[in-house]
Formats: sequence, structure tokens, C-alpha cells
Amino acid sequence: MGVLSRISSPADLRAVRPDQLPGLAREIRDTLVQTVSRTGGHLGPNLGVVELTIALHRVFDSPREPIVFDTGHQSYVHKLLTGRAERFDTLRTRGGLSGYPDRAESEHDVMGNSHASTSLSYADGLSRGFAVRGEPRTVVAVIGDGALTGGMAWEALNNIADSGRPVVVVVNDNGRSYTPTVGALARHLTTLRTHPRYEQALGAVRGVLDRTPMVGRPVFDALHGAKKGIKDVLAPQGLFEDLGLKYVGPVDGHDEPAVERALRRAKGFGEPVIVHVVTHKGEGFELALAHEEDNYHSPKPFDPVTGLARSTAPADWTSVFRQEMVRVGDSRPDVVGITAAMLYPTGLDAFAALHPDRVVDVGIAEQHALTSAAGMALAGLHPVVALYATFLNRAFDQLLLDVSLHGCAVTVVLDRAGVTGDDGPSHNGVWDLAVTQLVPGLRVAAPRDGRRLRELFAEAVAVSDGPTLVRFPRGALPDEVEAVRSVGGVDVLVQAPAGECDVLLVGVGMMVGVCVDAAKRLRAQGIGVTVVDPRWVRPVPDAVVELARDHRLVVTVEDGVRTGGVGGAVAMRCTDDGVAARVRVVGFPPVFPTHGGRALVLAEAGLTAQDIARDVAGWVSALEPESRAASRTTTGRFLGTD
Ligand SMILES: Cc1ncc(C[n+]2csc(CCOP(=O)(O)OP(=O)(O)O)c2C)c(N)n1
Repeated sequence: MGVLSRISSPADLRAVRPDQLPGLAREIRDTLVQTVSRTGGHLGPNLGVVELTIALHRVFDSPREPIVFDTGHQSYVHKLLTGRAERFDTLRTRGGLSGYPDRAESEHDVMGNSHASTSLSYADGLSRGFAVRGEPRTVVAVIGDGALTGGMAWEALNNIADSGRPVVVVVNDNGRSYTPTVGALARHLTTLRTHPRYEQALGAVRGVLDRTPMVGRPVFDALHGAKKGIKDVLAPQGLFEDLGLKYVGPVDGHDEPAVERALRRAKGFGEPVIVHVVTHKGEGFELALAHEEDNYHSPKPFDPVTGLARSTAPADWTSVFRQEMVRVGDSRPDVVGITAAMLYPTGLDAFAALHPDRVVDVGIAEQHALTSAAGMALAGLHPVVALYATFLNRAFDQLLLDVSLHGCAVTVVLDRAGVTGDDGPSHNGVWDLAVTQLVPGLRVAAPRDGRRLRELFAEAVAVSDGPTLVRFPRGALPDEVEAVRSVGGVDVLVQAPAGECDVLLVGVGMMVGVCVDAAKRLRAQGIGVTVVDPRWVRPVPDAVVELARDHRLVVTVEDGVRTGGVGGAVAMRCTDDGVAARVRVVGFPPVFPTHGGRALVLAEAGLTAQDIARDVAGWVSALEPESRAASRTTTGRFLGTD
């Protein structure tokens, strides 16, 4: 029986003999590889923090001394050590463990946000809260060098450094976000990590002192600690100390006893301290270490022996954008790409390979990405900012007042818009359609298939007098649906028979295909349905309003929140323009959905063809008889025009 199965709490871990810890680390790595190769998830980051997490839970008394994991994607080891090892095989499945910390799952999970660079603010707030309540408790934040590129981390450090409170900031420095971490801060950490005089000096000291353990350890610890006088001679760690923060490190993050010593020392200070821990993403698993692109940051299910994906990936939305960015960028020297530390996942990589000087990785800094894009637009470029939809939330003010107020021609491309599923509540991209409704001058496109993505992206970058946004979902491309005709830029996909214009279904993006399916079901029930794809969903195209006049009921369907989304805008336009038809808005309910497969979450939200057909049939039968009779005499005034 292994050691891991005997650990159901940090107290059990603290009782493990030091000589058993290397074996435990191997067991944990094996569990990580076996499980994640089946479920998919964050492998590289967790393999890198095995010794660090063991040391954290041996030194700090969680949950009394809370440990906040920034982003939370590297919390699998923490889960294994806090009573969840037995359920670990349920990772990222409905009813099973979340892929991020989850307050509902364990008292050891402080937050489950999953957006980067927040841990120091949580830690600052927790420690301030404990101080106000008169509870002397240390708070720990574990933040990667990638997350440390986010501005919020520095806003928090500004407060923490001045607080005098016991906050231990553990910088997990593996030199990478997905790809190598960018910028001056990353360079500074590298300088600390690789400073030859420092390493030589420490190595020599350790060599001598280790031979006299009783005396040696404490003396070495003292040297290794943050004695400013000694350290300044050895390494240029000034940045942190100049902020008033004590600095311990750099520590080899795969040397568990060394990490424990550094953490105990940091805890002993009783005031703010940085512990700089150097780790390798993917440690202990050759395939991950050798993986140039991202060290298996978040692989899909794969064979743990060969590393090959368990299923061949179908053509997806990202790959279409990847190609189009190259095509458009090749012919437009003013087009540049901006990524917030996600070059490959957003598909900017192919363009970057061809035009390295025309793609900028700004770090995990979506706010800065948008305002920097505004600056580039003011300088005469056309930036394409490629983000996951959920991360645009951060940069709302920048989109509103820095980009849009100035009419900057910036194109924002949102991947993973709509329901994403497995990664849990905070990764769903269901807010973008609502928040962008508020932005004057912003034009929003929602392609229904790959061909429309190509068209709409080209149209978006051709706009030169204001911002545009193109949003598409996660996953495989749907079959292409051809229009029967086009009206004022709006595609009509299904036309209700003349004199039977009961329902106008307005689909947004991938929901267009679902609407076409729902229309077939409704037709079988004798209900006349027209299905349109506005393509540009903001502002509401005039043609949608005119088509609405020809129907008794308008139903909008979007995979974003119902509140204030496209449907809300269509309803307002119809009311403002005196359209008689009722408008019903179908969209994502105002909930934070629990993690689960995307199809499952969509079904729970009632966003399937079957659900929509059932609801629409009910709404049609509830229409007043007069309105029904009136519509039967409607000739479809607008329907004939192109
Ligand atoms: C605001 C925000 N933008 C982007 C991401 C996507 N993301 C998840 S992990 C990650 C890299 C994190 O790097 P680091 O903090 O160094 O942790 P590591 O994975 O290297 O351990 C990124 C960009 C995110 N979670 N939050």
C-alpha cells in the first residue's frame, strides 16, 4: 500500500517520515499522469508543484493558515493531499472533482475563480480580515511567474509590502506561462534564478555545511534566508526588497527539504515575504518536459506511453481563425496580433511564425492588451486581439473607454465564447454578448460555421472607423448551413411558407444550426418558422426588425446570458420601432453552471433543438387567436426583398 492512500488530511501528511516523501512524490506524479491522461486537464503545472505542495502542507496549517493557489489550475496535488485522493479519478466530470479549487468541495479550497493574478488580492484581504478580527494567522499565496505578469498582482503587492502582516507569497517560477513568460519581470526572475555568483556561492556553502548537519543546517538556512546584507552581495533581488518585502530564494522547488526550510523561515518572519521557488513544468514526466509548445500545460486525453492523443481532433474553430489570420495578415502589413500569454491556444501561432515582429505577447494582461491595442490603432496599425471570451470580462473598461471612445479600429477575436463546460463556471464565455451591448460603436459578429468565420473576420478587419469583435465557440466546426437568401446582410436559412409566418427564429452564432433543427421539428407540428442568422448581431440589423414585422412571434436564441444580450437588444429595437410581434429571449440562465461536459451544460440551460421547439410550440399556442388570424393574412411584405 502506498503512502498517498494513508493521507486524508494535511495532518496525515505531516506525520509522514521525511525519508518517505520522495516515494510519495512519485506516487502523486503517477496518479497525476494516469488520471489526466484519461480525463484531460492541467498536467504540466501540477507535475511541477508536487514537492512544493507537499512542503506547503507540512509547514502551514491549512485551513487555519489558508493557501491560495493563483488561477487554481495547479491545485490537483493540493486536492490529493487534502482528502480527495480517492475521488481523483472523477476529475472534471459532473458530480466529480472540479479542475480548479472549489469552495463547495473542501474547506482547504479558498476560492475557485480560475482567472489569473488574483491570489495576492485574496491573500491581502484574508490577512487584513484576520488582523481586524484579532486572529494572528499567516496567509499563503502561490503564484506562477506567468500570473505575476498580471497587473492586479502588482496592485496587491503594493498593499501587501506595506502591511507588515504575515503574508507569504510563494512565486512558483518555472519560466513559463503556456510558452516562456515574457517581459522585464520574467527577465528579472531569470536573473535571480540563474545568477552564477549566487548559485556558486550557495552551492559551495551547502557543500561544506551539509557535511556537518547539526551545525550546518541552521547556518545554511540563515545564509539562504533573506538577510539583505548577505543577499545583496550575492544576487540582484533588489526589486522585491526595494518594495519592502523580504525575499527568500531562489530555492530548488524539487528539493522538498529545501522548500520546507525556506517556507519555515518565511513563516518565522511574521511579515510579508516572497519565497522564490524554481520548478520545472512537467517535472518527472519526460513527454511533458520535452514538449516544446507548453510542457503539457493542459492536454486533451492522451496515451501516457506514446503521448499520442486518444482521439483525433476534428477541425475546430480555432484552426479556421489560425488560417485566416495568416491570410489577412499576409496581405495587410498594418495588421498585428496581440495575445495575453496564449499564443497557441488562440491560434495566433501560425501568424507569429511567419511574422514574429507583428505578434505581441503582453503577458497575462488582458486590460493592458486592449489599451495597448488602442495605442497601436492610434499609431496606424490594425490590431487583432485574440482572447478566450471569459477573459474579455477583465478588459471591459478598456474596450469601452480606451478603444471604443476613440473609435479605434481594433478587432477583438473571442475563442471559447458560449458554454465551455468542463472547466467550470468561470471559464464559460457566456458574458461577452451582454457586456459588449453596452459599448457604443462596437460591431459584433457571431459566425455560425467555419465559412462564416472566414467571411466575418475579413469584414471585421476591413472596418477602419471603430472596433469590431468576432466571437466563436469551443470545439469542432459544425456542418455549414447555406442561406436560401440574404436580406440586408442577414442570412435567411429557413423561410416560412407565405401566409404561415408564425415564428421568426433569430439564431446567434452556433445556435443558428440548433434553430434550423428546431424549425424542422416545429414545421412537423404545422408551425410556420423562418430562421435567420443576423451574422452581425450588434447593432441589431434593420433587416431583423423588418422581418419581425412579418411574424407573430420573434424568438431569439443565443449561447450567452439572457440578461442584456442580443435578444434583449432585439426586443428593445422591436418595441422602439413599434413591431407588433411578441419577442421571447432564449439564452443562458443567470447561474454559474457546475463543471460538466459542454453538451450537458447546454442541455441543462435548455439550449437544445428539442427544448427550443417545445418552448416555441407552447408560446405559439398561447398567442391570442386574433393575432393568429391577423398573421395568416400577412403577405410577407418584407420577405420578397433582397
Ligand atoms: C486572466 C486570465 N488570462 C488567461 C488565463 C489562461 N491561463 C491559465 S494558466 C495560464 C498560465 C499561467 O502561468 P503561471 O502563472 O506561470 O503558472 P504555471 O502554469 O506556469 O504553473 C494562463 C495564461 C487565465 N487563467 N486567466
